[in-house]
Amino acid sequence: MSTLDEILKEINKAKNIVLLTHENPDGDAIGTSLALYKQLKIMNKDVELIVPKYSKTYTYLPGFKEAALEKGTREQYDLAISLDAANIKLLNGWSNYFEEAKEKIVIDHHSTNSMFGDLNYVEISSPACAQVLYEIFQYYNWDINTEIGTCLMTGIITDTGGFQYSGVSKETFIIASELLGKGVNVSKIYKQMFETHSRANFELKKIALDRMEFLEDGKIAFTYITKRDEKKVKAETGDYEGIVNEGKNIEGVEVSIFLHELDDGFKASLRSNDYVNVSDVCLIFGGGGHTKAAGATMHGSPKKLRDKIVNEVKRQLK
Ligand SMILES: [Mn+2]
Repeated sequence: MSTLDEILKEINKAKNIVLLTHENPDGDAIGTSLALYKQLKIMNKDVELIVPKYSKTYTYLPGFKEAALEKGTREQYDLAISLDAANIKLLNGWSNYFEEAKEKIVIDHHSTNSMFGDLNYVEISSPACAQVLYEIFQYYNWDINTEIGTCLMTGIITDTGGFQYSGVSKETFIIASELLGKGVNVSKIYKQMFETHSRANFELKKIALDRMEFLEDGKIAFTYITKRDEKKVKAETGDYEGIVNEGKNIEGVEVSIFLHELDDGFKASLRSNDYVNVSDVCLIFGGGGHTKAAGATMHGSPKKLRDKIVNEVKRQLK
């Protein structure tokens, strides 16, 4: 029996199911968990989706606001499925729903996945968890309607930066074309995700750009924002999104480092252009991710953290 067959067996067996995804959920996290939520509803499952905090950017996804719960209604579920999360720590304050479930399943595409489920389906060659989930839908012969297609397309567009990152394969375009055939409105997804920015996001970007430093002969860009900055511009969850790419897109920069203050410590986001493996760098600090996009939670002042991260990045610079 293949892992996918075993997963289907568990889904069929379960009466109630909880779906979970990582903190600071991006379009792939939200798109995949919502797509599976919709499918399980179609199958008449008692299913709950727990996403306590998310960016307004994703509220265009059909039925997302209504589906996303801050808390589960049970303590124990028959089945918990985690999507797009590389490890249990990323399920932050809601990992209890996973840990206490009778059966645990992990569906993901991160090479650093710690295989924390009873059943783990992790396809590290996929540029998005949405591509993994699409293949699962195909395998199970589950129909993809326009709404589910919109969720999957959002995941693919998010994690590939709109089909521009190196993990994109022929398969990605074939799936995108299939989804177009289901009536998915790609231009609307692009507009929502890449063109529409909140005023607070713009103001935060201004602060971060003003603070940006270039180190190691301009090969590293570094900047940060604090809770005070966020308060000043009345930022909401997710308003810091995209800032890390500002440094990455500057000529000569190999690695962009962006720190964003949390209630406790800073979340470091790293992006690289060509050859630095930022996942390796973040692993040293207890985080992880992909070769060219990774993150870690760290403690200390922005300047101290900058020096620590730069020290590790330096080892890989040519
Ligand atoms: Mn992803």
